[in-house]
Amino acid sequence: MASSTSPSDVEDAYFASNPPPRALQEHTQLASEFVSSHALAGRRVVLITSGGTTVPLERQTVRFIDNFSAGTRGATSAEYFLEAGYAVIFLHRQFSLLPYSRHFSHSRHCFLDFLGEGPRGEVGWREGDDSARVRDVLGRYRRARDSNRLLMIPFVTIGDYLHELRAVSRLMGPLGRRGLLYLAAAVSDFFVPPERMAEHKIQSQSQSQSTDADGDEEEFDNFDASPRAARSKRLVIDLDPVPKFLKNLVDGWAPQGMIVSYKLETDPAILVRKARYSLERYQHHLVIGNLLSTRKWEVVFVSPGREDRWLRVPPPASMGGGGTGTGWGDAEGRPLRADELPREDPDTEIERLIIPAVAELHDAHIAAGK
Ligand code: PAZ
Repeated sequence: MASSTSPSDVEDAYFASNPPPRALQEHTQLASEFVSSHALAGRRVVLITSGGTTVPLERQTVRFIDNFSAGTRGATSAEYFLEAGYAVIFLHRQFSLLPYSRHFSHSRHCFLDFLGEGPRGEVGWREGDDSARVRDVLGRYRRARDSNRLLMIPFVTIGDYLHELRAVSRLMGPLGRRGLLYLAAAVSDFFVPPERMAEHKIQSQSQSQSTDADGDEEEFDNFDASPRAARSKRLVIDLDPVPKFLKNLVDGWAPQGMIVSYKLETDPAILVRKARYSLERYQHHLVIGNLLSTRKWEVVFVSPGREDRWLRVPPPASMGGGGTGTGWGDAEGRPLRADELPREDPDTEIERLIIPAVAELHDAHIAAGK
């Protein structure tokens, strides 16, 4: 794409050539009703994006590229936004963590542990040490559900995500400045464009192997000077950059709402610089920087005209008091087993600090429009 191409040309070209998800219309309808009812009630609505996007390698997808995100940030943030009175549209990767049910995921607190058998073999709730905590989660879940303040919309691929994000953020208009976009998903930077995507499962052995003059399979190619395997046996994946749509979102899709993006890095030396660069490039309202290794206990708020602000909670003792470079791992960086995971403690969830701080900036954003 030539560098003189405008953001709206790039947008038109991308959305015309990458097909929408099948459920887009249904999701748009649900989101439209949700936004209208909360706009009428004068409530604030936050659109949260959560979890990772996949990059399919085939149209009939057997293989895809994925990333690490479990959706913890998004699901935890959703609960705190609901506590703060927001209505939440939770645009999340299918099967990633969800608000409330995240407390009972596959890796901790299996729901079967909360069930017991009565004298006549009937199955029911088993009172135990965790009862108070479970009741608390259940109560908060019911309050959100009964007040119709939580709408869940799933995506899988990068294409699904971008179509859904554009459609839902365009609906936030009636909220004016009371709309908030909180972009915590880990979005792929590279993808296979439709014109280069194989229809069927990519075969592990090429059907038309190249042969040299003697009819032997070639042992080298000009792509790599010292290949360990013949070119015909290798899979070389050629990816295009995913267009950056944050500027389109800021200027066109949701121009009145407050827009918060996350910036993930692994190198502490560049985190703040990259966050500030993103803010200047896209002209939105807040970038929250975090490092892969320490994201559960420290983040930095970078916003226009304000000092950088670090928010921190104590790291779990099982982390040896510091980051390991792999997320949840022991002090040597080995991943923890499920039964070694630190116990969940709401007092040490960093979202408990992040959401009130975002809501305060949102207050200022709303007040500035009056
Ligand atoms: O899903 P999770 O809790 O494991 O990770 C959260 C996160 C690191 C994906 C999020 O905080 C974030 O930084 N999102 C933006 C990623 C990016 O820069 O593309």
